[in-house]
Amino acid sequence: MKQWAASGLCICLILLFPSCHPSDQTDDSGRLPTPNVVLIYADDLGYGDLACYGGTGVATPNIDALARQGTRFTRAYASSATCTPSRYSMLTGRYAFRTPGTGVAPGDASLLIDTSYFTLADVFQQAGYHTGIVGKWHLGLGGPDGPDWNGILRPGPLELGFDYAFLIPATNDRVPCVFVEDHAVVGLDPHDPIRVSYREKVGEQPTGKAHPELLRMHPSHGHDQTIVNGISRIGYMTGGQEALWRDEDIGDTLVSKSVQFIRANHTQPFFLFLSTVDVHVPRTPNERFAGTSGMGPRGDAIAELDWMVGQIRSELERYGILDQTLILFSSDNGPVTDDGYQDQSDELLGDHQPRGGLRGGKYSALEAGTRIPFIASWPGRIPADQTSNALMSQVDLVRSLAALVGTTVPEGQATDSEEQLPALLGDSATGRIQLIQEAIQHVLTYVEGDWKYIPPHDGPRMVSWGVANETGFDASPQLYHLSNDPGEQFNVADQYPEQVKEMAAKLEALIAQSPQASH
Ligand code: NG6
Ligand code: CA
Repeated sequence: MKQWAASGLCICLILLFPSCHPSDQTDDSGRLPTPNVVLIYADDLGYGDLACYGGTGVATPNIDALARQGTRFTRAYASSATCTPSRYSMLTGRYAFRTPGTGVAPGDASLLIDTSYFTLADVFQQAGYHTGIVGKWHLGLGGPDGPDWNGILRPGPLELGFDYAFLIPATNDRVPCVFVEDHAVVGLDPHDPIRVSYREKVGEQPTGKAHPELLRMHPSHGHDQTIVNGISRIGYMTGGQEALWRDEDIGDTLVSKSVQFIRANHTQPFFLFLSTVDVHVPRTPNERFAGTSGMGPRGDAIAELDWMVGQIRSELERYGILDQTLILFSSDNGPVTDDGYQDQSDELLGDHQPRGGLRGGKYSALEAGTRIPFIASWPGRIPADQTSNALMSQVDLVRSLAALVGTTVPEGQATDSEEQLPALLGDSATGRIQLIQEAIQHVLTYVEGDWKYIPPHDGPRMVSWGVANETGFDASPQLYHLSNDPGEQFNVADQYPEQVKEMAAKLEALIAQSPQASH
């Protein structure tokens, strides 16, 4: 147990007020004053991908219903334009850029989050909630030697405040293609141990590079190493044949594990972090969704994602706890069409605009890299059908949700997180004043109110490995006025040199404010 968890003060309070836990009390209507929290976190879903954000290509009735029952944020940000750093920041309340080694993690990374850190899961565990994560992790597993796929996979989420974990360890395009439940690979035959390498080929499994004729989904860049289920991946693996997932079943499996978690915990407060694989490559939604969007696998994966949200909502309804549950829906970074497989995601787009009129996308310093859909729904508490322009960052979930459930964040923890509960619950139209966004190559940009500053950077203008997203890198400083120019078309740095200077200095000062840089 962590030191702060056993503080003397806490024990005294429990002795004095044995039933004072906020989640034990009901108000006049019998409703719990603190709700369950379900955080549904999509992968690579763009600002413009949902119908409720103007998307035209795929019907998203279930997510639209969440927005109608709650607040839809137009200026909410993931802290990074890729997965690992966004998740790191959201779970720890610390910007990932302060901790070296938090870029896109290989599938055999060690656990990236220091187990002494106070996490989003700790927020709920401390408040007496049951906490579970179901889905994509991508934050490493195991100690300094990396994950022991054939043994006990520790430390991981269970050492960071989650009571239950059912994981895609990294991404669906990275080996090993197996689920992990709590501390072990699911369904592993001990006589067929798993070996994984990100340096050299291991075992006899064919690779996409040597055997393209075996592929049912062909790479467009990278993704030509071990073939699993007819799709070549990043990384090499051998063994664990009985434990391999079937890609088309991942969405169903994550729903069924989430439903089991809700069923097991519906009589007590719970926190469920459902982290989907949709709509990341390789896009392999269940056959039920194949062809339904007319936009190819990426569109069909959005349809599956929407179905997943509907299933979770129905389950909460079934137990009569929908109005005792805060559902948050968001994405870890912005959109990308071709992200390494030839899946016709560009060719079949039609009028649909994943970026929703913003510029850039996944990996980018421009707005579409990090500005993401963000919906908060809690029927009866959060006003229905509301749009909020409050500036929000996912890094604030730790302190905002701690305030919601009455947990005190220990001294020195979650140091970049701000308490923005009034904005999150739709009570206030104002959120943060400023925030930092991280693009690839750890390029940091600064947003304050309507202004966005991108420091000069020599990197390439397009993502260098063939992704059709602009990086937003330029050798000159860039300044955009986001309400006049949300599409970042007009760099006004030359007109406002003082503003550029001031924002550059503020960004530097925030970067220097780094109590955890030594980690
Ligand atoms: C990139 C992969 C991309 C995706 C990304 C991580 C190649 C060529 N591209 O390196 O397909 O896996 O990493 O995505 O390998 S994220 O959403 O998990 O950050
Ligand atoms: Ca992602």
